[in-house]
Amino acid sequence: MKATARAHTNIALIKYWGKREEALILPTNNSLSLTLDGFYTTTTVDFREALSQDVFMLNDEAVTGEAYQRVTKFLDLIRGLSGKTDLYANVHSINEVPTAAGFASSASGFAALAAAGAKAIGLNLSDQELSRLTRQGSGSACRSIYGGFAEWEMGTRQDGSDSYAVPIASKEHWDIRVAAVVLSSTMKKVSSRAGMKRTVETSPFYPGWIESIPNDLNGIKAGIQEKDFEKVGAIAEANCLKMHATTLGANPPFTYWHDTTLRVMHTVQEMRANGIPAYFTIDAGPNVKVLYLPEDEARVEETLRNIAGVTDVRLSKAGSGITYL
Ligand code: 2P0
Repeated sequence: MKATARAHTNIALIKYWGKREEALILPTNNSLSLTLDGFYTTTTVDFREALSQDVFMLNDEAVTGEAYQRVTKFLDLIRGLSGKTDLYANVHSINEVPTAAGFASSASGFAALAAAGAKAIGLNLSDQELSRLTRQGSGSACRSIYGGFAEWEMGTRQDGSDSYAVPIASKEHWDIRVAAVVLSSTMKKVSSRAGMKRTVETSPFYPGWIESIPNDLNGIKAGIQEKDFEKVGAIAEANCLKMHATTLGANPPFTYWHDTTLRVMHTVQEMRANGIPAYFTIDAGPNVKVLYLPEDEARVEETLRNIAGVTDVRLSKAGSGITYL
């Protein structure tokens, strides 16, 4: 009862930022992302009758505490679905998601865990069922079931049965690139879970954020189909700025931005003024991701590397969905 799966992380172009239900992880809006090939997690799940509890090894080290609890709680869901509630697992994950690059490893982590766990215990899930299961580990992870562009449909039901991601366009549809800009200093972090909760509960800007989503989604989906890079980039950048604006209105107010974050944002806008189409997006942290086209790769990379406070630039193409090894 053993299986190995690989999942890649994803970058949201239309952000998930808030839950309407916390236990099931049901969001307040649809979100849309691009799965990236450069950053991934490979996980082996081995259910064994001889075990009396789950074991979770991450990069060859035993994990305990909160991270371990999140994994066993998620395995409980898999056990529940299969009816095999008395089986424990050895979970062995290797993360190729450098924390320094500012990607949450929870997206690739939970997607790989869900896929390997479900297969190992003998569940035969469709992509939709797998995405719905994965969502309950970490919201953004439900989009990593698919390669290329995926949309997480928020759903309306209270049991979460209609909240899962669907594929929008494959990675072969369009070769757009993402540079992850690594900054030398990081600020004290409000976790994305705590940050979105505080924002939903206290920010007067939150209703405006929610109202603006349908238009952004329609526009970006049209832009992806038409391969209109300026349209997709401009909507993604504006959507990111709106998400971050909600945090400034929260009580107490906070921001994920650092001085170098702003310097990178300005440099990207300057590149555009100089004729290089490049756009930024930022998640719940200070690092910046830059969208660009393959023909501009050398110039974009050089420009980003020369910004004071930038220590590394990691380039990525669109990635694939779940693969079983
Ligand atoms: C996203 N983020 O759409 C957004 C943009 C951060 C900013 O999804 O509580 O780790 O596990 O559902 O998925 C980060 O939140 O949160 C996130 P949980 P998750 O990618």
